[in-house]
Amino acid sequence: MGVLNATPDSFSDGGRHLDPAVAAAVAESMVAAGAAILDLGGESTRPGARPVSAREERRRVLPVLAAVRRAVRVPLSIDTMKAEVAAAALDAGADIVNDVSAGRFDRAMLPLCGRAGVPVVLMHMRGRPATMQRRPAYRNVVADVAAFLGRRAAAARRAGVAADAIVLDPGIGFGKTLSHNLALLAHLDVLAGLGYPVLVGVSRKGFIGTLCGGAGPDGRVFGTAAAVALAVARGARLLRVHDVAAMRDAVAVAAAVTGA
Ligand code: HH2
Repeated sequence: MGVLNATPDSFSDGGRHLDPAVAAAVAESMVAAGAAILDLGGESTRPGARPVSAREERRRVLPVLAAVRRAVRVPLSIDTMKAEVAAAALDAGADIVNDVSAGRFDRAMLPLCGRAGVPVVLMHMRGRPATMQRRPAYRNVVADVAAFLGRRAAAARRAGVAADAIVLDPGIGFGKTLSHNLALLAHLDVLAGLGYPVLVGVSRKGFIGTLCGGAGPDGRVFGTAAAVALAVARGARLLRVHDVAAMRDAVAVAAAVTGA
């Protein structure tokens, strides 16, 4: 899953794909490099990010989505916590909803996904982006995240989402310390054991910079590849990444070794 953010402030690619024509060209190159899905978002969820209105999010993401829809045939996912934005994106040709609040922030979100019959990614986050990195604490991070995701999957089922339309995500970096992120990656098999496909988003995230001598987002590609390969080995089925060509190779090798 290639990441295309139509935001001025995303931590890694902020401001790069606001122009629909540029976004369409990047989308084409991501698909040529092996992306099977593209994820488009109009609101940054980096730690401390300020929320934006539904109107502003739609203004940012819909022109980009329309241009990307014309440019590529792969399924498009809309990264949003707002049902209004998700509904407009589905009308404009999106195929999947990626909600980092797992349907908690907008009660209309899961019923919308159920009615539309589209797959939904349910991600774990502690609190909200603005405050999630303030002293994150868990009793047992793997057990707590697994219990949360199990509850959210049940809520999605009650709202009419089909079992085979649910994807779970541990939410790497969303209200987690370095050791929380590492524990979740090391024990991803516990989450995969819930019976739904698992998506992992480690791409260029802060914990990789911490482990790689303080590297900035552009210097985290090899560290991302290591995390992606290990996530595949522990059962991840979808990898949300910025560097599609590099991660296609990491996934190919990791999947071959895992399957051998
Ligand atoms: N991470 C980010 C955004 N959306 N969605 C899922 N399902 N899983 C993730 O790990 C995830 C996500 C954050 O990364 P990015 O989009 O690059 O940055 P920003 O939130 O600053 O736009």
